[in-house]
Amino acid sequence: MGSTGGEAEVARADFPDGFVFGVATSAYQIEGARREGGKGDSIWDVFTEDKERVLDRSNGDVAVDHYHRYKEDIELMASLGFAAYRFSISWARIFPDGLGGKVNEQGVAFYNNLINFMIAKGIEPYATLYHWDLPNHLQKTLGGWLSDKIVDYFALYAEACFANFGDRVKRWITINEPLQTAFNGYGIGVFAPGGCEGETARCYLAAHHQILAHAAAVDVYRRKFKVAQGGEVGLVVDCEWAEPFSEKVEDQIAAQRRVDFQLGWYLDPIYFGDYPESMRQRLGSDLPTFSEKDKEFIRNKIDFVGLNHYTSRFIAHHQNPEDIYFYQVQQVERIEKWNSGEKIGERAASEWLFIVPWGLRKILNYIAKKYNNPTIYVTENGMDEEDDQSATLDQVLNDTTRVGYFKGYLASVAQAIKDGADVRGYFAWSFLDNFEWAMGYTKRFGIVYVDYKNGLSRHPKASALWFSRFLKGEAAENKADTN
Ligand code: GBH
Repeated sequence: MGSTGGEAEVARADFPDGFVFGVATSAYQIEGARREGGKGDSIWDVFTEDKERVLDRSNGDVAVDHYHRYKEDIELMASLGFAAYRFSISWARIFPDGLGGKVNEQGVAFYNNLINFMIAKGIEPYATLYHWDLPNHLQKTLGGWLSDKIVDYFALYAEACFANFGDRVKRWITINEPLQTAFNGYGIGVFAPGGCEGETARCYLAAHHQILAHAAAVDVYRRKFKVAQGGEVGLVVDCEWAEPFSEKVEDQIAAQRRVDFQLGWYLDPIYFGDYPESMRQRLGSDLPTFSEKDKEFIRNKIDFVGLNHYTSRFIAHHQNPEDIYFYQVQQVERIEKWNSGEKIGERAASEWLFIVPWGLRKILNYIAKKYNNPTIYVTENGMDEEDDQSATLDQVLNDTTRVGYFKGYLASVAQAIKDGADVRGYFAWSFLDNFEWAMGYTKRFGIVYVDYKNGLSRHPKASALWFSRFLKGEAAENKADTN
């Protein structure tokens, strides 16, 4: 179980027929065209106007200009052999002020073009409705996710997307990582809308409304579109695997609690009707309550679980850890090393990201067991390298560590399927190097390199070429390692 990736052998044939391989991105991170096509500002447009918010003082005004280069991008994706593309729709392109009055036809046209082009190239669209770019007007006037009114506005927006794109989009994701919006956005504030000192109950309220909004969108789909369109709607949650640091019962329970505070926070209400008991015990009245009507409404409003997974940690019980309030209240200590002192896995560029392939198998099996074997898609998985302006193009394209990461994590997915988890697809994060939120352009998650200094030109990295050979079923395990 201590494998660090890179050694694992994995082949397309290890996955069932019909298993979908794709790549993922999100609107704010790649589109640019901030003021084009009638788009309104999102909270990320406004948040990044404060230069201190982003490490390299950058923003997504232009990003990697996917808005204008989508054809080139989809063509490259298709030529590499990917069968699916998970992208996100910018709410403020559809409803510039978020209020759901009149749709912005130019925004609809952009996504129609994108979707049509994808389908023409044999790529299946997986559309995310919300990947953190709330129309700023809703933040300014309502307080965004802190207001219960957001639930109705989200449902209106979802309905407009189903109505306009649902004849072609059959896999929908309501919200990407509600945990991050709650925790980093409304809690500690390193993400938009930010601006909050310390964490408070706001974080739990923002999460509560996201759960209700997710359910409202699924409800609209089931009532008005399901019969005619025949698609499915899921939620994407993110979770680091929590490996108990020791055999001690308190560490075992602490690790379980850590997963409750990531996954259970969102999936327990949807599958079981309420928040995990471990959260209620520790948060008391900071954690909102669902009325009986809410419980009835949200239960089983999900067709599949999307899992974003990057990394794992050891978890130990700690009465009062030296950490931010969020972890103090959980009474968990997050540990990056084995007992021997050796790291849990090699570190990527991001300081939170350790390469721990076995964690993915464990979390997939955990979801299968806990939630009665739901359909799962791995909707994001990947790693980053540091932007290195002094390296040559050949050097930056030779991302052998990422090739090892994918081999290890894909082997882990194949294992989980053999264990019995119902995993139907896998999406690499990310197709392109892009705007990595508070880290700006300093971190590169792409399998395709974007040359920020030379007209944003695209160059497939070794990992993209490895993937391509893997998808074609070629026995190519070592080729990428030798160049
Ligand atoms: C995903 O979040 C996102 O869905 C995607 O948009 C993103 O590009 C990708 O991960 C890579 O990060 O160091 O203070 O900036 C995964 C969960 C949330 C983990 C933010 C890292 C770091 C916050 N991530 N967190 S900070």
